[in-house]
Amino acid sequence: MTFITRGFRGRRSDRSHKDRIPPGQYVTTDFPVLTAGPTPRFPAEADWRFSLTDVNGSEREWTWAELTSLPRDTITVDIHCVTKWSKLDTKWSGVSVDTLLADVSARGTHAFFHSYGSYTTNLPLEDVTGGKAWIAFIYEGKPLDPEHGGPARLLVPHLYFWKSAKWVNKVVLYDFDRPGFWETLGYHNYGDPWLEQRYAGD
Ligand SMILES: Nc1nc2c(c(=O)[nH]1)N[C@H]1C(S)=C(S)[C@@H](COP(=O)(O)O)O[C@H]1N2
Ligand SMILES: [Mo]
Repeated sequence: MTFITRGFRGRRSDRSHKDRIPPGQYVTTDFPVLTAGPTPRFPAEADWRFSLTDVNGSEREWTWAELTSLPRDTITVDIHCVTKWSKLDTKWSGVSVDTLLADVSARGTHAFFHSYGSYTTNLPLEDVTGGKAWIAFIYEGKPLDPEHGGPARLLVPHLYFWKSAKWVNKVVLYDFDRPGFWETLGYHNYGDPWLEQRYAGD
């Protein structure tokens, strides 16, 4: 697992930066914006929704008020973009995907996330459960900026950052896999930065 909370492993400065940077990546202190196309329209908080459909097709939905009143985690993680920038010690708050799945039993094997706009991405269920993924809405103590996916984005820091869908609004659980937006366009289906899984076939 590549995310670390200070409480578990002590001060981050105890580890050298070098063993935190996956092969082929460089560290940046900027926060580049990478969006395929313009920032999409997304509804105001009153109309914002996040929905979950289980493998039986049964759907549940959270309003903004409901999502933001769930128990939240604050995590400090390194993020890695396939365009080769990595950013260390980014601090986020949000609701763990585990929390959203707490009373879902028909889980299947894969999660397919949709965003406002038309972006999608696919992940094995085990990569978004067990404390590995969040619906994040606070970045460095402030509401997440729209260009970085606010009001809320998926955060899956252990995989290349294209898996962290911005403006996320829906997850559908399946008992099979299917490629999302970048995965259809030749990017790797899984995207482990430590294995440099950038493109299909890597
Ligand atoms: N909805 C949506 N989510 C997206 C993208 C996108 O184009 N649309 N780009 C992905 C890619 S390729 C990356 S590297 C990160 C970039 O996030 P950032 O713009 O906050 O740096 O968002 C990911 N999530
Ligand atoms: Mo990316």
